[in-house]
Amino acid sequence: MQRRSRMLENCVGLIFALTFSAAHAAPDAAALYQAHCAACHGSDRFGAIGPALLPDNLGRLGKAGAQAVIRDGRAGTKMRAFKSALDDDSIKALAAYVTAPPATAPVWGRAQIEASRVLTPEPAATKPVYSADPLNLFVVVEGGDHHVSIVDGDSFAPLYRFASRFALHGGPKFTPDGRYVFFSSRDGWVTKFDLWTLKVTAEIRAGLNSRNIALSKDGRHVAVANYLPDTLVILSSVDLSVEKILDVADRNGKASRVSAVYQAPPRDSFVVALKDAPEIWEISTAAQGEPFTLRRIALTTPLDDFFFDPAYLHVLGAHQAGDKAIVVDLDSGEEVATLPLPGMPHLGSGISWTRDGHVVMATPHLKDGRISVIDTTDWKLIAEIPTPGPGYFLRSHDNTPYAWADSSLSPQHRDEISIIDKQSLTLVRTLKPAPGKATAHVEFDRSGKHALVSVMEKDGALIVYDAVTFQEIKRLPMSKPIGKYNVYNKITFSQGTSH
Ligand code: DHE
Repeated sequence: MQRRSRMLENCVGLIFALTFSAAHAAPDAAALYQAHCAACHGSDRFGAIGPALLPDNLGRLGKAGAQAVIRDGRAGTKMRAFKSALDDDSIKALAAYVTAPPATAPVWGRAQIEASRVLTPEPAATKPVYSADPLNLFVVVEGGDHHVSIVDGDSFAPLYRFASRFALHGGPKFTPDGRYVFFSSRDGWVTKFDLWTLKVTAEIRAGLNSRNIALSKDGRHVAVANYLPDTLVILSSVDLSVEKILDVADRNGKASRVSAVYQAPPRDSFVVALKDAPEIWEISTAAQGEPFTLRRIALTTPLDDFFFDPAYLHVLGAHQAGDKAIVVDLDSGEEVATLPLPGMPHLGSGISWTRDGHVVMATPHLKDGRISVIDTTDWKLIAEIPTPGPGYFLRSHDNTPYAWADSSLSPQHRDEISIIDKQSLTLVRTLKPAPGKATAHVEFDRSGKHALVSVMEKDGALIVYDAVTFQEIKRLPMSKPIGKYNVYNKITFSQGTSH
């Protein structure tokens, strides 16, 4: 009896000790990472839909910054707040984990890039395998189930659908003749697709965490901007073979991530935004002379998210504080104007048009419900058009008097599209294509007579509107259609669309 009660005492003691120590044990950061972060940031922390979570990649964020982002999320991105799911100790442990070097250092150099390349024999073709106008196709990125749809821009009938790499991001880029399109995914894959034969012809993983791609003026080179590693990779557009890898570092040798790369056709160059260095890079793509020569433009502060004036003489870049933009003369390399733009302007979505004989540009904001309109002759802010909430995109076409903007970052107004008169700078109409559902990203057909809008939900849709009467013409069910791109508008560099 005595022995049994002593055993019972020991047992209770053991359970108490285990419970007590479990309650006070340090959180297992690696396990927390796999449970909460790995799906978006990759189980190896090399990045996937979200950026790589590695000290080099996180740059100046630091442990305290990482804790704040895990706790409160990051405005304007997919990073949500974890404060209701994780206690303070777990958040601290996770922040320490992602800001410490991984057991194995990530390496993604020429050997790894080249080994990833997949080539598919290209079927011979002298014309498209369909009768639709190949220059009036829409390429639609469906993020819900990671597919791409090709839609006829006259009948609005879907022609073809194929599985893409995970989490495509940014605008696909087209060869000047409109035959081939290149996609990039957040985890570094570049895909070449033939719009005549409707076949993927080549793929390569050019980085572990990539931002976007750009095609050279002649369509012969594809540049890939990477966050991880700190490289700009230049590929041949023919077979995606590696032509050059530039290690990106400032003039003192300090490495920098690449925010984005842009094609600048009138300059026959790529223009590169550096995330961690006060420099803009211009890389020549001219067929003559030394290939890919680098010119550094020194800045007073790092700038990213660029808008170019139509002649590509100036670039407007967002200050990383999100409250102003700086205009740089690309020929002289001088900073020629500073504009107060509180609200985190999304300059990459900027568009331009002519008003009162001047070229104006307009940009939405990621944190404020307004469209800022700027005169590009003197870089003065000429109007602030209120919208129901912050949004990502703005679109127009040379043949329409209107620009269409979303408010998809506003919890209350995410389903609204604002239609703005480009001359009076007033709101003329609000559309609610799918009440309660996030709606954003508009693209016009080749003629400018129709506007296609995305209902960006898993059970979403691509909605075709008459761009004059604003009446709905057709609704195609799609899985979270994100961006859609009209071949003609892209290859002609229409002022109403992003480039
Ligand atoms: Fe994008 C373009 C950066 C979040 C959908 N986005 C771009 C470009 C850049 C950029 C630099 C221009 C590349 C190009 O087209 O060549 N995006 C960023 C960010 O820094 C940001 C705010 C945070 C991040 O997660 O990286 C961000 N973007 C998003 C989204 O959450 C969106 C809405 C959905 C998604 O799939 O990620 C999104 N971004 C897009 C789209 C474009 C884009 C659809 C192309 C617009 C176009 O019409 O050309």
